[in-house]
Amino acid sequence: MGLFSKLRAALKKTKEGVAQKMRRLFLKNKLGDEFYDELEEILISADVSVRTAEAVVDEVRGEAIGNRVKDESFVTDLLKDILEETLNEAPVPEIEYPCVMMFVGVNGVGKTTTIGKIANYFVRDKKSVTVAAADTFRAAAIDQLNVWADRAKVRIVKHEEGSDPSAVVFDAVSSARAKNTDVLLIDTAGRLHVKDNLMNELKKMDRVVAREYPEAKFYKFLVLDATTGQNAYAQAKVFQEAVSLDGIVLTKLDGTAKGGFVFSLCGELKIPVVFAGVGEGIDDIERFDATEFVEGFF
Ligand SMILES: Nc1nc2c(ncn2[C@@H]2O[C@H](COP(=O)(O)OP(=O)(O)OP(=O)(O)O)[C@@H](O)[C@H]2O)c(=O)[nH]1
Ligand SMILES: [Mg+2]
Repeated sequence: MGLFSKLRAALKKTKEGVAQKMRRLFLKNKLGDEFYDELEEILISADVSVRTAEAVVDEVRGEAIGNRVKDESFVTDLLKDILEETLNEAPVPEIEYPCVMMFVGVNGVGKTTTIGKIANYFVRDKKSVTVAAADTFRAAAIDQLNVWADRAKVRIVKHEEGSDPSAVVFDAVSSARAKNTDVLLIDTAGRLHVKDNLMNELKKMDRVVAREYPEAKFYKFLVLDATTGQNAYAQAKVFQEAVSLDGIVLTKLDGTAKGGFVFSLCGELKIPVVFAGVGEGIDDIERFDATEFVEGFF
C-alpha cells in the first residue's frame, strides 16, 4: 500500500458515515437553508466542533451564492477546499536537525508506540536516533520502550523505575549532544491534564531540554487518541498552556469514525497535526497530509 493511501484507508470508518449522509443530503435537498443546516449537522456528527462547522458551512454558502452555484458536486469540492484551508491554518513545522522531540499526553493514547514507530521512521531516513525513557513511573514502561528501541535498532537512555524523569532527560540530552545524534525522542508518563503536580514535572523536563541543549530544535508533540473525538480539544488546550505545543500526533485513526475534530484543532487552536498513527505495527505511521486527510474524509 502506498504511503498516502494508508492515511486514507485509516479514515474508512469516518468516510463511510459521512459519505452516506452526504448522498442522502444531495438526494433530498436543493441548495438552500435546509441543505446547509443539514450539511452542518453532518460535519458535527463526524465530530467537527459546532463553531468550526458553522464557520466552514457559512464560508461554503457565501462562496456558493457569490458564484451562483447550483451544482451539488461543486459544493462538495468547495467544502473540501475550505476544510483543507482550515487544516493548513496551522502550518506543519519543518523538521531540522539535530532535534529533540518530547511526546506528552494523557494515559494510553499511544506515546510509547508512536516513539517506536517514529524512531524507525527516522532510521529509515538514515538519521541517528536515541530514545529516552523519561516515563519512570513503572518498570513496564521502561521495558516497553526498550522493546521498541530494539525493534527500531536505536539507542536508549534509561534510569531505574521511580527515578526523576528530568534526570533521565538531562542524561539523554548530554548523550545526544556528545554523540551528535540527529533525533532524540523523549517518552513521558501518561498524565491527566488536570493534575497540576504532573504538569509541573512536565514543565521541568521542558526547561531541562531548553537550557541544556539550546542548539537543538526542540519540538513538543501532544499525542492524541483520535477515538476520543472532541474531548481531545480540552486536553490540547491544557497541554498547550503548560508547555506550548509544536504539533500533534494523532493515533488510532484506524479505529475512529470521528476524525472531524482535527479540523477544529487546527482551525481553532492553530496546532498542526504532524504525524498520524494508523495501526499498531512499526510502519503504521505517516506524516500528516491535509489533502489526503480531506480526501479520506469524503
Ligand atoms: N490501532 C491502533 N492502536 C494504537 C495506535 N497507536 C497506539 N496504539 C495502541 O494503543 C495502546 C497504548 O499504547 P501505548 O504506546 O502504550 O500508549 P502510551 O500513551 O505510551 O500509554 P501510557 O504510557 O500508559 O500513558 C497499545 O495497545 C498500542 O498498540 C494506532 O495508531 N492504532
Ligand atoms: Mg507509554
